Amino acid sequence: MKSASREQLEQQGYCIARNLLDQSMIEKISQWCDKVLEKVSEYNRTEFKAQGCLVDIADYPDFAEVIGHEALAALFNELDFGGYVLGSGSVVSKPPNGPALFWHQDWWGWDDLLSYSDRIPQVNVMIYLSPTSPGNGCLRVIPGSHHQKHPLHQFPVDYSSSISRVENPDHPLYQSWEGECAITVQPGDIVVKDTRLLHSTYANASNVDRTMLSLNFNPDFSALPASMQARIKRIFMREIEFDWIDVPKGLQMSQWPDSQRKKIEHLFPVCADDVPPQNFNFSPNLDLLNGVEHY
Ligand SMILES: O=C(O)CCC(=O)C(=O)O
Repeated sequence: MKSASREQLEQQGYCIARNLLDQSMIEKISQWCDKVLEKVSEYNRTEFKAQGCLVDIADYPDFAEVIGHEALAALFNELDFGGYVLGSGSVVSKPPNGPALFWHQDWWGWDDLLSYSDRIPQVNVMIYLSPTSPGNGCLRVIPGSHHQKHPLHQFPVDYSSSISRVENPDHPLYQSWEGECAITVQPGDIVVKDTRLLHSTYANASNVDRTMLSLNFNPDFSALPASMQARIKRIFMREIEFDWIDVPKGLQMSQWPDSQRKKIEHLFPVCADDVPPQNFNFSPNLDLLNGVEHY
């Protein structure tokens, strides 16, 4: 029988596991995030003004402890994720008075019919380090929008610097929309979100940072199409290029020191090296949303 969390993840595109990590773990994650944030460049803060800043954790091996944490494994077991792998992770931190994040979804595999099915190709695990609310920039989602059309889907997907730099804060993608739901959490809670779900955040109107650790996992990796596996592995290896932003090259998680790598190497994506990776396509085909029942 499916757990209630799995049901919610399938139907609404997200679920929240309450009080999963204890305070000492949250304190450790906060210290690791502080190290990340000490070094974040002005370029990053400018280019990712809507997010606050967005930093790849592959340069910070300390995070192995949380990625391989037994509480996450137990949660994934409850969610009935078999054979999941780790794709990437980042620290997202909204400074005081940081603007709203624009509405978007994070899935890039819309060229494949699987993306319109009940299969969950990728989830985003979000670990917030302080209590969140609409007043300090909490997450907001459109429940069900991982499968169902919403007026927000009509906006052309644009991850260019203009939207991330918040050059026009009056743009509809930063505003409240019909059906939105604020996701408020306490430190220790974990949000699991289907990456196809439309989401954004409120502005951080408080006077303190609102920081979150974000981890991407792909359930049933070996059953995904070969080209999707190949793309996930490229992302994991930081072999990605976008024409609108310089993506820094750095450490790969597979190069982490032994003591840390060992905690997570069972989660590394392993697949054929001779398959071309799937094209990045962040725009769902609207005619296919709500359409395909089974893959
Ligand atoms: O900061 C958050 O709460 C959400 C960030 C996010 O969804 C993203 O960067 O895609």
